[in-house]
Amino acid sequence: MQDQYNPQDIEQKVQQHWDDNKTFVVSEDPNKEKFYCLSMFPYPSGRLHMGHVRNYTIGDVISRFQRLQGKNVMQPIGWDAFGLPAENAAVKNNTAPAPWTYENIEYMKNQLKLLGFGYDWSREFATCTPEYYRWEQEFFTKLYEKGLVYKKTSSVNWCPNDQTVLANEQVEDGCCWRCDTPVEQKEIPQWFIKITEYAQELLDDLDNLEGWPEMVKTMQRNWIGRSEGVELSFEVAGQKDLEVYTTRPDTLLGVTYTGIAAGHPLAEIAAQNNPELAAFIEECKNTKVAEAELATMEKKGMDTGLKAIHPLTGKEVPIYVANFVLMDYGTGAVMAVPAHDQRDYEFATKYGLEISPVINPADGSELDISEAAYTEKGTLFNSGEFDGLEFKAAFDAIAAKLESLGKGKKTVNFRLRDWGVSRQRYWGAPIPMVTTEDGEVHPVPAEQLPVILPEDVVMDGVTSPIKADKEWAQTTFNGEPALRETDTFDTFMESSWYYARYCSPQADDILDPEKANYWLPVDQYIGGIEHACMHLLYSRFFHKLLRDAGYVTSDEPFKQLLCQGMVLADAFFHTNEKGTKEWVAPTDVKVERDGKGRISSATDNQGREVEHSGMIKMSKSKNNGIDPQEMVDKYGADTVRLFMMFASPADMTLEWQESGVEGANRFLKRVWKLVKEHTEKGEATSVEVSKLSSQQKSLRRDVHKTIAKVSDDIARRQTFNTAIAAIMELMNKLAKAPQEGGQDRAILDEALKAIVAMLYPITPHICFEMWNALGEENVDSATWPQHDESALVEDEKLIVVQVNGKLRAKLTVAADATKEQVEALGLGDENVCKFTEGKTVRKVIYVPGKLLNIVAN
Ligand code: ANZ
Repeated sequence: MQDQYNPQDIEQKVQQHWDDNKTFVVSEDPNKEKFYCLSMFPYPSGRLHMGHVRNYTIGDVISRFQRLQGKNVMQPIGWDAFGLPAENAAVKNNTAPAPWTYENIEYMKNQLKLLGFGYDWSREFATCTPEYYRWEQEFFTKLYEKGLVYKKTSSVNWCPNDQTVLANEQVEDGCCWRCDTPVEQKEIPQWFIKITEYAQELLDDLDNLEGWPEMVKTMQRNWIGRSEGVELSFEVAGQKDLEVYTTRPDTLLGVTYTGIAAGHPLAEIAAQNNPELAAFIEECKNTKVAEAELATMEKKGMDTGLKAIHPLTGKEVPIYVANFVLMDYGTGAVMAVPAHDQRDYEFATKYGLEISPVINPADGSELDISEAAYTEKGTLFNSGEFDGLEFKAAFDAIAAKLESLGKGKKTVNFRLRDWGVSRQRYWGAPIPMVTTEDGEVHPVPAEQLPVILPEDVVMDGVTSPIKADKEWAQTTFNGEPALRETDTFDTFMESSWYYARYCSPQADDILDPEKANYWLPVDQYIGGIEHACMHLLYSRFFHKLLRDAGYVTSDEPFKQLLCQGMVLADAFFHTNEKGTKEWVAPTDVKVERDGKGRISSATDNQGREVEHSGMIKMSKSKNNGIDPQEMVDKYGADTVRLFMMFASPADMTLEWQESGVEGANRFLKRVWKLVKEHTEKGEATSVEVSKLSSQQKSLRRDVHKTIAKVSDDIARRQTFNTAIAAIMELMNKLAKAPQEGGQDRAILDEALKAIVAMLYPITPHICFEMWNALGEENVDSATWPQHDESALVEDEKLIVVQVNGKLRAKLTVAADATKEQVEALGLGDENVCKFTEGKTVRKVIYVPGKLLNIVAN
């Protein structure tokens, strides 16, 4: 063991050992309990950022901990390698997306290795390789054959100047990011997967996910958005009935008009000889509305001139085209109840439409709709035979009435839409479909898969190379000429099933069911909260699809989910002459702090005063990212890992403080020093409990208490920071304890071995070295220390003695001392006597094992 702790030497050596010995390469072992630990795989952007490091450190700590629990642990990694950034970078750097991506992968892979993550590299893959996406293509064709895939025209962002489709992130303030032309909506045919067929199951199964954060489940429930309502029809003279969907049938008698989406068939009919209406419809179609904006956007509409007949009263109400009615929700039409729906209220107020209240507040207070709609549930009035009914009863009665008239029925609606998987980009997996000359669409037969994406391309920055190259699309189907689909898959497709592919990455099929069923479900998944909806919902959906295709037997892919918090750092800015903020990297800033440690002034390396805008999320735009690589070079991977796990609970934000990193480094040096001093004195004997003094017993009790606490903190509570704090506390006690006597050394030896094993998941390199120094075999296959229950038993207790509420003495008594014995000791104590002298003891209260309170006057 070297005198000084020198992370650079140790880390490289240990990493080489892991590589050479394939320590983390695993296979199915039916005799061992398996543990599949997965961190969300990275997009190969070029360099690891601190968010990655935090995510992957947590995953590695859990994996190594489970290893020491004796489990067969699989921890794979790979690359989420398709996506738009590669196209942009390729254009900028005059290269193609493929070489850019593969280079980044090589670089980042090396960075991951330098951090010492124990991955099974034999399972690594990049999703942009045909070996991977081939199976995705095949699965898609299987879904098509099952009727779970269909083609439908749907709108995309279209730049009329560049003549190209734009991804949502390429639309800035409604304009093209490249040429600033206002973006239009264009209808084009696209592929969809029927996730809505699984909506109910995706919702119900959330209840079984006990290991998921409540927040994520809530977000998914809202995203799926199940609502119960009634679908009912209004007759329209000379036209098909107008179907509407409502969740408030209790308000039916308050309907004063109906609203239809701009894309509704009735709108088109009405616009045929009404150019003004036609123009309005065009305008609506060109503004894309996110559902979240519906409530706040300016309500606009136009009368179609058509009338709808109220299904119960027979009264005529106008039909308006309204911009807040969505075409693809419910039926694309609403019955408007301005008295009880805020959007309808604003619309009616604007266009002078009738507002007719039908719901009174349930608490008997007076209805007030002078300023806004009354949207709560309540008691019906102005509703004929339904007057006096409450919401639920009214819902059922009105639904039953409509049903008996053949004019409506109860239905369930989901906010969740089918998943549109077509992207008009190049850098994605080609959608394996072809169209023959008769216009028929066919899936590419399995034996002709993969449909390979050419990698050697020139990017012009506008059109996808496989769309620009007319020859690429030409193919045959059953000997007949056919054209390939030139759209590619949404990259969420690849990340929806990678976790399953890791179980058998070389399988000559989508999955090897035997292997998949050994490893799945993932026992612990770790990743950012930003994936709470889309990625996690799509993966859950894919898992059910895989199950229904016979590949897996489980219902859900991820048993436990941990969402790590963001990494924050100080951010500083300088305001330039134009008044805009220039963000200065924290590494280029010198700060002065006040007595409380707060930043009082800051100057950058040009001597300019800069302002501190607090601790905010590390990001390029705020120039406050700390490069993990630099930190590893400076302090070593173990220090960075320790700081990350210690600075805050895994699911909370983490504030990057270099002083904290230094502290973590000092702690490791202290452990190193103690181990070194201890081992240099030669071998220690083993603990003999009968020979221990009470002080030694007490120290040993602390050792075993710490083992019990750390085990519980890591395994059950997943509070790694408190586990580390407990180890640090124990270290302090050990450093102060006598280290010369035989049993002193025996206890220290026991303690250090426990500490090294418990720190191993967090700081594996230094522990690897110290474990050997302590005369042990190989820490990678060590067993997690077990606490000795008998060591926890206290044979003595510390009792605090108070006289009239003030602390006067501390007594050490036998743990089984009786009340009488403690009282006698307390009253006889020299210092206590000083305060009771000349007084009468009125009362003695004993809190067993803790406190003796004497009242005397
Ligand atoms: C009448 C009514 C009266 C409504 C009232 C609400 C309150 P959720 O709960 O999200 O399912 N709606 C229906 N289809 C729509 C569409 N295509 N675009 C915009 N809005 C639509 O929402 C269902 C409610 O949203 C429905 O209930 C309907 O308005 C509206 F006091 O009908 B309601």
